[in-house]
Order: sequence, then C-alpha cells, then structure tokens
Amino acid sequence: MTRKIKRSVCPYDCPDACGLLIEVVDGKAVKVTGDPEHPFARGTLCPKMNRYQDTVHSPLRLTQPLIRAGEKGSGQFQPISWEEAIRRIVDRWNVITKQFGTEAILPYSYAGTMGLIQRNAGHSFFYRLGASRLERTICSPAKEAGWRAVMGETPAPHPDEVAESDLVILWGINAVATNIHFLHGVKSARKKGAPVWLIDTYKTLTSSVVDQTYIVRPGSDGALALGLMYLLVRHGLIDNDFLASHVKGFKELNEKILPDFPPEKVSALTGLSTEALESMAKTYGRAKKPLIRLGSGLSRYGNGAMAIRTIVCLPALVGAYGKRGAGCFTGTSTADAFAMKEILREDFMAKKTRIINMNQIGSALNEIKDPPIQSLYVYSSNPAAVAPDQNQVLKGLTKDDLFTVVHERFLTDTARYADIVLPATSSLEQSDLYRSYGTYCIQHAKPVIPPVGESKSNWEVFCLLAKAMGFDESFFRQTADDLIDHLLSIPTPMREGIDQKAFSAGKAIEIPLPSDARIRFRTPSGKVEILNPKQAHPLPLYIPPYGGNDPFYLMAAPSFYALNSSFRERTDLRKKEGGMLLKMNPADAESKGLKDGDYVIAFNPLGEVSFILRITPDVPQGVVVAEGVWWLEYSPGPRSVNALTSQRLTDQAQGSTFYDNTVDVRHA
Ligand SMILES: Nc1nc2c(c(=O)[nH]1)N[C@H]1C(S)=C(S)[C@@H](COP(=O)(O)OP(=O)(O)OC[C@H]3O[C@@H](n4cnc5c(=O)[nH]c(N)nc54)[C@H](O)[C@@H]3O)O[C@H]1N2
Ligand SMILES: Nc1nc2c(c(=O)[nH]1)N[C@H]1C(S)=C(S)[C@@H](COP(=O)(O)OP(=O)(O)OC[C@H]3O[C@@H](n4cnc5c(=O)[nH]c(N)nc54)[C@H](O)[C@@H]3O)O[C@H]1N2
Ligand code: SF4
Ligand SMILES: [Mo]
Repeated sequence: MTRKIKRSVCPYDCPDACGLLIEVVDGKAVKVTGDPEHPFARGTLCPKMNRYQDTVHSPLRLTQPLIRAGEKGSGQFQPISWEEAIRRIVDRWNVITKQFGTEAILPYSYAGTMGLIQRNAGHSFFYRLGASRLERTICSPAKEAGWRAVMGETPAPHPDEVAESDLVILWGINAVATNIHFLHGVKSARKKGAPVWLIDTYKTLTSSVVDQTYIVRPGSDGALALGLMYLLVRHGLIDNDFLASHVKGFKELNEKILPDFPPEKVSALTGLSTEALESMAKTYGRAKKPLIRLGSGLSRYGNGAMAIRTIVCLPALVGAYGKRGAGCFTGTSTADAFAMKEILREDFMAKKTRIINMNQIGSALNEIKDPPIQSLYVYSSNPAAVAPDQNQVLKGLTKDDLFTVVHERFLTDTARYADIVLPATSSLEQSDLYRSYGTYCIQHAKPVIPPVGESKSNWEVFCLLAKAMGFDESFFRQTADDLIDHLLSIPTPMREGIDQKAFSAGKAIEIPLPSDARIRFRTPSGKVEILNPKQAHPLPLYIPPYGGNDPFYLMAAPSFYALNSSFRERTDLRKKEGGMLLKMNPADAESKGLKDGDYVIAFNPLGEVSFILRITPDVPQGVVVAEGVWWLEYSPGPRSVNALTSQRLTDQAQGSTFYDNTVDVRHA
C-alpha cells in the first residue's frame, strides 16, 4: 500500500480557490482537507469539498465514451471506443461543414473547472475550425461593467483588508454559501466592534452571521444607493476634500440626480422604512472605514450594471476609497497573471465568425438560420440545467438534426441529450494553472491520481480532435504540461517578485498588489468617475428592473449544498438540502391556501416547475426563493428552476438576468 499527501486546488467556480491536500492511497483519493498553508483559505474547506473524493470516485462517474441508443434525453447509451467516438464526431462535422459551413458548429462551455488550461482548452481548436463563437456571459459581466464605469481598471484591495474595516456591508452576497473564507476577515472586524450588515432580498444563511439584515425589493438597490447619497449630503456626512481631489462628477450628481431620491421615495422603491434609511446613512457616513463586499446577485437584472455602478459610487462620497479596509470589494482581477493569449490563440481564427450569446442558447438552437446550428459541442458546462429558459434549451437539444457531443464527468441533464458522450477527468486527474477572482492567489496543480476509467481531460480531447481534423499546427501536439511550461516561461508584471520556489512546489502564493494601488485610480481622468461621459447615461440614475406580471419575484439563488448544477451527484449533500424547495412567506402561503411540505407548481409564461414548499418568515411577502440548480432526475417534476428564468439580457455587457423574473404559485 502506498499512502501520500499531495497538493491540489479546488477547481470550482468559487472566489475562494482553496488549496487542497489530497491523501492518495494506491492511486485513489481517500481524504481531502484544506491546505493550512493557503494564504486565504488557511486550511478550511466548505461542506461541499470536504468529501471531494466522493465526487471524484463517485459510482456515477462516466468512464467510457458512449453513443446514443434511445430517444434524445432518455439517457440510453452504449459504450464505444475513443477511436470510434472521435471518428464519428469528425465525420459528422465534415458532413455538416460541407453543407452548412463551419459556423453551423457551436462550442458551449463555462466553468466546470476554473483551471486556465482545461477551462480554455477548446478556444484554439474552435478558432482553428472556424466554428461559431460563444459569448460567455452567463455569470456576472454586468457587475464588471458597473465597476469599470466608475473605477476603470483600478485593482480591488486585498480581501483580508476587511479585517481593518469598522463597518462591513455584505451587499447581495450570501457569503456563508459562496465566499465563506471572506468571512474570516469579517469576523475579525466584528470582534473589534465593526457592525456587519447584509443587504439582500430575503434572509439567507448569511443573515445569521451579521448584526443587521436589510431586506430590499428585488432590483431596487440602485435606488437605495442614491437614497443613501441624498441623506449623506443632507446630513453633511460627505468628505469634501476627497471629492474635490479624487472624484469626477459629484457636483453634477448632487444637482441633477440626488434631489430626486428623498427618503420617502426611496422607501417606496426599496421597501425599507425611512427610519432604516436614516440610520443606515448616518452609520455609514460616520464610519471611518466602511467596506462594501458586493455580490453578483443584484447585477443579474435588467438594471444590473447601473445598480452596481451606482453602489460603487457610494464609497466615493465618504472618501472610503483610498483607505485601507474601506471602499468596495467586487472581486480581484488576476487575468494578467499569465499570458492568456498563448492559450486562447485567437490568431488561429481565419475570419471572425459569428458570436452567439450563451444565455440565449435556447433561441439560438431553435431559431438561428444562415446557417442553423447543426452541432453543439458541450464541455465543462451543463446548459440543459443552468441556462435560462430551460423549455427552449431542451426543445433545441431534442432536435433530430442537431448533433450534440457532451464531454462530462457525469451523465448530466445535458449529457442525456447527447449523441456522443465523452468521459472527462476531474481536477485531481489533470494538470493546470489556477488564479482566483476573490483572492490574489495563483497555484500550479499536477495530477494526483491517474484518470478514472478511460476519462480524458479537455486538453487531451481537443488534441485528439485536432489530429483527426488534420490540423497541423504544432500547438495541438503539446501536452497540457508543455503548454503550462510555455506559459511559465513568459514573465508577466503580475508574477514579478512571487515566491517562485513555493509556487513550483505547488503551493498557493499571492501576487503582490501594486504599492500605489490605493489612490491611483486607473480611469481615463485618474479620478473616481461618478460622471462618465462614455456611458449612455453619463450620471448614475435609477432604472427599474424588468420585473413581470406575476405576483412573486423569483430568487433563483445559489445553494449552500451545491455549486450551480455541480455536486448534484452527491446523495449526502442532496439529503442535507432536503429536496428542491420553494421558500415562501407564511402570509403568502396562507392567501394561496398552501401548507409547508406541499408539492407546488411555480409558473409563468415561460414554463412550470414543481417544488416542495417550505414556508418561512425568512422570505418577505411578494418574493419566492428557489436555491440551487437541480438535475432533472432529482427534481420533483419534469423541469427545474431555469424553466422559469428568461433569456433577457442585462442593461450592459449582455449578462444573464436570473433574478429578474416573476412567477405565480399553485398547488400541484
Ligand atoms: N455554495 C455555492 N457556492 C457558489 C455557487 C453556488 O451555486 N453555490 N456559485 C458560484 C458562482 S458561479 C458564482 S458566480 C458565485 C455566486 O456569487 P453571487 O452571485 O454573489 O451569489 P450569492 O453569494 O448567493 O449572492 C447573490 C445574493 O444576491 C441576492 N439578491 C438577488 N437579488 C438581489 C437584489 O436585487 N438586491 C440585493 N441586495 N440582493 C439580491 C440573492 O438573494 C443572493 O443571496 O458563487 C460561487 N459559489
Ligand atoms: N437558477 C440559476 N441558474 C444559474 C445560476 C444560479 O445561481 N441559479 N448560476 C449561474 C451562474 S453564476 C453560472 S456561472 C452558471 C454556471 O454554469 P456551468 O459552468 O455550466 O456550471 P455547472 O452546473 O457547475 O456545470 C459544470 C459542469 O462541468 C463539468 N466539469 C467539471 N470539470 C470538468 C472538466 O474538467 N472537463 C469537462 N469536460 N467537464 C467538467 C461538471 O461535471 C459539471 O457538470 O450557471 C448559471 N445558472
Ligand atoms: S467551493 Fe469554494 S469554498 Fe469550497 S473548497 Fe472550493 S474554493 Fe473553497
Ligand atoms: Mo457564476
């Protein structure tokens, strides 16, 4: 028996990017713990990852290539060899290309793994092929756009600086579920006396770790921010020196926009009382180091980018930008740590092909012509479950003339619709480089166990496909390790001065923040830009969300027990969650004649979804909550939550609007 402890990284789409220690016995991962040397996570993991070995060695893992042997969606398959699978894919693509051109082929991928090589492994291949391109905006591009409109390329502070804050505002973030290690610093701040607030649309798990929860109407945060600014001005709580030297456009905002946001109006828009607004503004204005940790929830609305932009202006009024432990933290930008263009290889694109938004894959599969999509190649994503407007997505996936290939670890909802399924390795079986969007850590992971069954990594499969297609670029003849070596041989300013020895040993190390980051605002004017003439609305203002005509706003929020549709293979986690729930306020349930535990159907013009009703005062009237994205096989009915979410996009950056939907509810 051989027993070894090896280092790895949590590959999931989570800001924490925890370091892992994997105990490996005879080629199997038997225990997974947090790496105590990880600078941000400090040795703890979330409940999902504590038993990652149960995911990696799950009996549900796909171990062989499969070919469809029944109706699309039936989940009936027969094993085939890798050779045959690759040959069939390439043969079919050649036929499609002859008749419709290469743009009839569309890749679909997102963040099954965050590793830079495996996540982006298909880009070079599909550029070379001339396939349609995918606009990957399912997550929170509107949040980035909102930040950028005010702060340009200004880097975020170090996340642990929150420990120095004297007022922490968790705004639209259920950190206990989605950013648990940020709470380490929050706890330290709180111990030193800093009040901690949560601003959300219902009481999430995070409300149990804060001093005060403010419940707002969905999509009204922009109005809240403007209302707080109005009161800061009225009470003389603004930092005139900071505004004069470091901010552009406060005078215009104060003259043209703020007078429209007195507390009475903001109370009506947000649902917060005028007393609450007064108290929030005074506490915020008097804090010396108030820090806002902004989640992505409120960016997933028709007014998302504007709401974020408005909130990002708030710290400027009190001079919080420029102080340690204060300001606004939306996430770190570590994109320049590695020379990404060496992975993406846009230069392989002979001509710029059309772009299809991943949030609108439903319409794209059913409606797009010239050429219609004839083949979908899905990897590192589960669009049948995670993409909005599930009825349209499934209708598209059912089409006879669509040739679908799914490269997956599990037989997901999407894989069930595939013509060919290819088994994918897990992160423990592949090499990769990791960076993070919530910390400044980077890490190099090597395989710690051999591939499970016949599974192959994304990189390996694209190399096989490239060979079968006759692509002769030497790029496609490298291993993932060759490509990693190449990237590491290219120095970048961000990696300058890192602890190279620790990095090479596979430890997580931190990129040093530029020393002048704090007061040098990387915007065209060098100032915090409340006024941004490049924007369609040069000043922030309040735009209402899309909403809808049904009585309840639907919060399609993340689950504590899963990560998007990942981890649904885990019986232990599904049991703890207690099923696919719809949470509702007692008064609303009473008026609908519904009881706790009832099977109910939430519906709107897009579709109908069955849930188990959970009645709770944590949810305000007029809102219902459906946490998590369930696989259909574990859902109470034939559809899951995204049959209720629309393909509409955000006001900027073409993002998803998962929260901006309404539903009605009835007894099943
Ligand atoms: N456990 C777990 N962790 C995850 C994920 C998961 O699914 N589960 N998903 C991962 C991914 S891909 C991402 S992008 C991140 C998600 O990160 P975020 O998108 O930041 O998700 P949350 O932390 O749940 O924050 C969203 C919160 O916004 C709230 N919200 C919705 N509408 C509004 C509004 O109008 N105003 C306000 N103030 N709040 C609103 C929701 O109720 C929810 O609590 O988390 C990652 N980590
Ligand atoms: N209702 C609702 N819908 C949502 C969300 C929500 O909170 N609520 N969140 C939205 C957000 S923020 C996001 S980012 C998207 C996420 O959408 P996705 O990125 O599609 O997220 P997952 O559901 O985690 O699916 C990832 C899949 O990749 C597979 N995978 C993992 N590693 C590998 C690998 O190395 N190779 C291959 N080939 N496959 C791999 C996993 O098995 C998994 O099935 O979902 C969005 N949809
Ligand atoms: S999902 Fe997030 S919190 Fe959990 S182990 Fe992975 S990186 Fe850490
Ligand atoms: Mo996301």
